[in-house]
Amino acid sequence: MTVRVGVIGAGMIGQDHIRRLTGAVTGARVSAVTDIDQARAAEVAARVGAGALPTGADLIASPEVDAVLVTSWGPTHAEHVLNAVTAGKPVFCEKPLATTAEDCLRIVEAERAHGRRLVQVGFMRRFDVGYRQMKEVLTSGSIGAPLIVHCAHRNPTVPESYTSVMAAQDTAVHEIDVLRWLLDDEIVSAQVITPRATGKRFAHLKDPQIMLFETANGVRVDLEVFVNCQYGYDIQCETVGEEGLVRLPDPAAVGVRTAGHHESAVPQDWKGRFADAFDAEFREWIAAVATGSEPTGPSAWDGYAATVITDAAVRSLESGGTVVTVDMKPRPALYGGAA
Ligand code: NAD
Ligand code: ISE
Repeated sequence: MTVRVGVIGAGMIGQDHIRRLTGAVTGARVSAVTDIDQARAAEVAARVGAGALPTGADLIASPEVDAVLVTSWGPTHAEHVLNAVTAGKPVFCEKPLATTAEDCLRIVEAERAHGRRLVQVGFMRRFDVGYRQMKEVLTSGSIGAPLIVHCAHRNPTVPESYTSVMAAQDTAVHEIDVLRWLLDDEIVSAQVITPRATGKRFAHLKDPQIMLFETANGVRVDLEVFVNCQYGYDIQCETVGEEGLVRLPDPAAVGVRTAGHHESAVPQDWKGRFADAFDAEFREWIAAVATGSEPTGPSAWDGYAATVITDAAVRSLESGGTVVTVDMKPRPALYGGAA
């Protein structure tokens, strides 16, 4: 079966995922595209032989659409995801699932009422080979119980529209998701402190930021978010256990030795750094949709958890660095919990 995917939001990542669904993933085609910029929707749809539809609601209702991909602006995600769940269609939503915990819970409740999982959230790091190898090591027990995790998330620069709270909501949210998954543990508190700010930032921005998380099992995480580091897109993660440590590998790049120097390239953006992870994410999602199985990637519950934890980090930043307890509801049975 070829899965006919309808895409809501034909901006930067929407177009990247359309290219992926048409060129890198088998068993899928893009059948419909919508965007509030209708000219853009028409142009992108024409490129892949899809229909351009006026609204997200039209696209979700279309008999030409088996599954929905939401890549519009974050504040619009909840409406589209809820509509797709109500229509009983599988839906892949780029992060965030929704911008408020209340909206995330509405989606969780709608999915519970439906009785099975339809939603997958676009936290692609769970599909990265390096993170998957780290998880295997942690699960094997070979380094003993994890105690401390050191992480860094660095972007070369950000535009003026990027604000201080986006360091948690837009950037650290990837570590928040991947750490919950890697450690199979829940984050229970967050604290954000701000060192001396870089001179290479827009004046309104607090950059870098240091985020400290604690998990239910007492693991401590330190995460440097530095979105104007200049030199590249650099993702680091090292877990220290009782009997050893495991470190995320850097992406493969040739080493060049010349004139007394050794050099190798650093990725310049998340698109290149996680290209293979995005491909794997869509391959696995399409395979699940094609067979009528529940998606195995990040769930609506994971989307809710990430939003609640980023909210705690934002409250800490705004309060000048207090430790904020994460206030999370009990996990429902649909997502492996007892509630
Ligand atoms: P963008 O601004 O380039 O594109 C968004 C598009 O959505 C625009 O074309 C806009 O016109 C359209 N749009 C907005 N509201 C709409 C609506 N209600 N219906 C239809 N179309 C609508 O933004 P982007 O950088 O592509 O980001 C889109 C989403 O992807 C964001 O939620 C962002 O956080 C997420 N994202 C994820 C990653 C990742 O690493 N997983 C990376 C970048 C962006
Ligand atoms: C962006 O929205 C992403 O999702 C990238 O993966 C992240 O590295 C970047 O900091 C965000 O702004």
